Amino acid sequence: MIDNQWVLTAAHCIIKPYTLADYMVNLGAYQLAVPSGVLAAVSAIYVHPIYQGDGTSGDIALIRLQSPVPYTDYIMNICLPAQDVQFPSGLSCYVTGWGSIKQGVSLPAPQTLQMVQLPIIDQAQCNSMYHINNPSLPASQTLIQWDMICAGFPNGQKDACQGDSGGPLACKWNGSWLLAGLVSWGFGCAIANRPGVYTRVSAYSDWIQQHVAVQATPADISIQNVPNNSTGASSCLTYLLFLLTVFIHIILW
Ligand code: 4AZ
Repeated sequence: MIDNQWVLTAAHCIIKPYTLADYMVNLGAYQLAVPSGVLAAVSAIYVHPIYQGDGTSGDIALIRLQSPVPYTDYIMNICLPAQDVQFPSGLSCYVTGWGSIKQGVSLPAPQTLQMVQLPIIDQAQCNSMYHINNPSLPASQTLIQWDMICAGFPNGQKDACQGDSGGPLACKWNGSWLLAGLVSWGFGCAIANRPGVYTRVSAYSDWIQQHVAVQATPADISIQNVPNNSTGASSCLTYLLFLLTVFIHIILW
């Protein structure tokens, strides 16, 4: 959730052709088998136009909710990184999801939200890792594109897996949580030299801003027109003076 009315996911989570009425966003859920949180209806979906299927660039989609959802302890936006933010290799981040606990094994009931802490692996390093023990992949072929970032360990062990797609790769940066990536793809799960691959959200900050800003709701706009604090405080003072004057008149009368 990047705003009280907008949610980010992976393009490959949106199966075309789709009907908006087929989608609901469950916000603040914890255990999928125990209905909780808020179910929000969807008013628009924007799949990035460059996305062309598994492993391609642009695996990102924006979902607009029909109405804004109030923030709670469990429903909260995450900050978007600016276009120029480079998450350094080794930075420790967190992936969350209800996906498989290993390849081919889905999360058992009551399907409690899982989390794993993983270090960032930059594009070039991740691309080299995918070439290790991969004779069918020409050395010159780039698998990890400009808009992808990886996370994981050289020997595998911990990873996102099928069903985690579209979920957040979140990193704490100067005290704020930033959305570094969206779970996108990978060769299997937790395999050595095959780290999880994420859509690099910073690469899409302009695209996201364009959609979210253009469609600010009248409520958002009117909030900007509310008098600022000093005006508010002075009108309050005027009102108190008025009350005092009335009070004095009553006493004198
Ligand atoms: C998937 O199929 C998927 N190991 C998601 C993440 C990873 C692999 C596959 C990363 O949704």
